[in-house]
Amino acid sequence: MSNPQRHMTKRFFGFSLILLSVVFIASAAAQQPTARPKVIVDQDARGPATTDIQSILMFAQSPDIDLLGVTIVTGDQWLKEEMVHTLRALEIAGRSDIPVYMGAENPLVNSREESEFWEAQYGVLATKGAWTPTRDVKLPDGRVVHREYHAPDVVPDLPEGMPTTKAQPEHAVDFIIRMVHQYPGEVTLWAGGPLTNIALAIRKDPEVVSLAKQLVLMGSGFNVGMGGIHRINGRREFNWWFDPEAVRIVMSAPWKKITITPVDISVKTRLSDQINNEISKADTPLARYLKQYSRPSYMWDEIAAAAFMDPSIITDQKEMYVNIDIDHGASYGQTIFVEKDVKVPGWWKLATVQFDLNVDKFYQQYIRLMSLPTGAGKPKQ
Ligand SMILES: [Ca+2]
Repeated sequence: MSNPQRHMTKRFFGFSLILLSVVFIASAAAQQPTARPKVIVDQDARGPATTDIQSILMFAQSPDIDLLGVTIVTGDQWLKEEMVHTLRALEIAGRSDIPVYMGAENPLVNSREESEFWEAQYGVLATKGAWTPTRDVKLPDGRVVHREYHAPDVVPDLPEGMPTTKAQPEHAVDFIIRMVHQYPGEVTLWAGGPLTNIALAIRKDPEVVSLAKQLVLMGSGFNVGMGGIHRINGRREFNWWFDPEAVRIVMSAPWKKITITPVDISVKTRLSDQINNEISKADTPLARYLKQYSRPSYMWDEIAAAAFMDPSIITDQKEMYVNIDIDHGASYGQTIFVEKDVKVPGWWKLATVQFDLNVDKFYQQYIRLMSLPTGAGKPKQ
């Protein structure tokens, strides 16, 4: 073999070796189990089987999510009652391994008394969550249900049975701070209720914002006439209205990314009896629980959970500057927003707001997750 030929052969083998190595490394990487996204679910968990609990269960059921814990905040019900509903639902789903943490019992500034003063001047709100006085409440879907008010410390007997497990001793805010430090850049804070816990976490440790991967939330309302808690105004959405000052703190912080599921998209969905009948074919304790307690409703928080797991269900979304009115007058707690090209003060932050979805794909995803065998979401040993 002549020298040039030998040289060429050597180069050929050298090149082949590099190519082989690249192929080997690429295939090894493909075989690595992809890391499951780490999520903290912060929720006002009214039970049994409401949008609040159902969204928690979607995360608990998914084998593709690393649910670090559930942090509870007062909203749709008082904190202590929500906590036992959450523990019981996780027990039924075979996921008592997921730790539950108690957070804030009251909003930062807003209060039941102030809401009564507001209503006396501007009109009665459709629902006030934990603060709703004893009365018959007309739900957005037209049904009328009787609600009994009780104090924060009262935990009525649960129709679905009391849990045998307990909440963790650590406070929700400290858990959030500890997790974002333990897994910098990896933790998604998913908020399905008032933002009190997240605001307190930011105020206790501002690094929460830079250490979290992103903020995903259900809240706010834009151009919608229904779905809000005031008969004429969808911009007064429950989660944001309940603790407006917390929203101001959270929405003014420099998160890497904020994704919002507003009322506008919730009202395009409906959890029908047909969906629960479909799930009940699974014949698991969870399917039976949903069949017994889940009621037709807009799927507020379930969309925020589903879109996080599979963004392709969203067919229309838009970047906008979004915040909240904290003037303690008629407009207290209303969503405020402007288009992306409008010049705004520095504390306004851009958020991606979801406006439309593929409802069939969304319903299928919900049915699939809720029909999985008990404990399907548990980490593999
Ligand atoms: Ca909620």
